[in-house]
Amino acid sequence: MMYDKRVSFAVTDSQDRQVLGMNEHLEQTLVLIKPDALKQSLTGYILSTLSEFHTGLRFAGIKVVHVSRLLAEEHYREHKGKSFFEGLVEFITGCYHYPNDPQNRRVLAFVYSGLDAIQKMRGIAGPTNPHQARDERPGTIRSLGTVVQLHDENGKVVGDRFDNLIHASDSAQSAEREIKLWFKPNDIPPHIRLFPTEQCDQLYYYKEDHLFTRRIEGSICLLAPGDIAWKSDVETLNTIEQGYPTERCLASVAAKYLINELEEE
Ligand code: RTP
Ligand code: MG
Repeated sequence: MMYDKRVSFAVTDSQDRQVLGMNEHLEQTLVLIKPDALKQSLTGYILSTLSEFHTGLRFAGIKVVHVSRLLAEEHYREHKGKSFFEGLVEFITGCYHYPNDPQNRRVLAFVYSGLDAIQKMRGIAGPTNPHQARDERPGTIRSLGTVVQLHDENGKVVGDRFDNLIHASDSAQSAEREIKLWFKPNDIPPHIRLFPTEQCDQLYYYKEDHLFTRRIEGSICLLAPGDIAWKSDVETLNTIEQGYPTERCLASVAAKYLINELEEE
């Protein structure tokens, strides 16, 4: 690794993380600046708070994303079926904050890299519920968020939506899944990539949750021979193409290749 001198002493532990000292790990984490933060012009404040000066963490990848329903559902798949799920999708796709302005519906997605990046970002973000953040961890980013009551069609309160400004991966496993969901390898400079990549040797097209190895009308090309992809994505696509069941679904691979491709509202 070229970007941190201390990494030259790194060894690999049983979970394949780079171990630097007794308790220090070189990690990457996914951070999202959510639509409520953009609407309130808090982007600059949040980025300053997360800056290398304050956190010791560095950018590895950055993008502006119009979040599709597909990406939102994949990102929050662990919450599918919960009472707040639909509200959460409406929130993260920007539909709630920009009901009449689809052109403003976006989030800013970042990969941050550095020692203990995951827990550092979780700490600065603060508790999920902004009211709790205000009470227990004033000064965290989410202490500036809002709680909005959700109602059913009869006006009865059915739960809360936490407009909490920022997402940060909650574990090494989530960080890997989420970074690979939002970012292609080529969105991250080669010497800063943490997860294995592979050169693809097949053509892969996607349309309506189906995979094709040749172009069909209305399909989008995911990968072509020679493209660099996450190794786990190539394995998933090969398995799907051969007709075997896979642990990961097609949408979890395709979502990042569809980012900013479709003019979905
Ligand atoms: P995030 O994934 O957005 O960083 O948030 P988190 O880890 O702190 O919390 P998580 O449990 O993963 O929840 C994801 C998002 O779902 C919404 N939520 N609402 N009303 C509720 O009880 C509830 N619980 C979670 C929040 O917007 C949270 O950020
Ligand atoms: Mg979470």
